[in-house]
Amino acid sequence: MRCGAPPRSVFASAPVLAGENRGPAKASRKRTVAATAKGCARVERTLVLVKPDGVQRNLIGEIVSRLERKGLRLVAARFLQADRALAEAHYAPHRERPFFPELIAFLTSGPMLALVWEGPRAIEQVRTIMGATDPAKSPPGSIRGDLALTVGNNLIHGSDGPESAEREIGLFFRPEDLVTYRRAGDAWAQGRE
Ligand code: ABT
Ligand code: MG
Repeated sequence: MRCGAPPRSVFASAPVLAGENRGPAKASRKRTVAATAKGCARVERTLVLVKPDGVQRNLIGEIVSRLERKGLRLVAARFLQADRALAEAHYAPHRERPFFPELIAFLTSGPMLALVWEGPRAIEQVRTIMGATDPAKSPPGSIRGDLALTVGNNLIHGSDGPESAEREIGLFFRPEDLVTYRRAGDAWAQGRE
């Protein structure tokens, strides 16, 4: 497998180490180190939502453009208005928090764009581009730092780890919705062939 190649599993939210098969632990660890030393990074998939405020503020293009320009590869897209069940499942880890009802009302208040992006360390890359949960603490240059003002209306969601990415992608997409392909520029943006 090459640097920047998509994960092996079609529905692979579980991170796959570029440059190796998931074989016996010992051998694979050896190859992982070698791959890392040569500059290969984990190829991951992550769920991004352009939330209802992003749609209403005409920021879909701006947000997609920033992720695309970074070099991440789009593997799935769906424009939808979430119902209560989907919103509650998505934010299930926050179920006990006092702001949960408000969060669900917000996420179901209008349509949003659900996307899956793929690339080396995609989960962390997207979180960096998003900025912090609180836009006031997000640096200039980040989506929330440049374009949002409040925690409640912070424009974009990105999975916060490999387990949440797998869970969240499964809520919005079927395995066959994820497209495996490579672009002409991937070797330049995502690693060597
Ligand atoms: P999401 O991508 O929406 O999950 O945001 P992020 O991961 O940056 O932030 P977390 B901590 O997951 O918050 C989820 C949503 O809950 C809102 N929230 C969070 C509050 O309203 N008050 C709070 O005190 C906290 C911690 C912000 C997030 N989304 N929105 N909209
Ligand atoms: Mg979150």
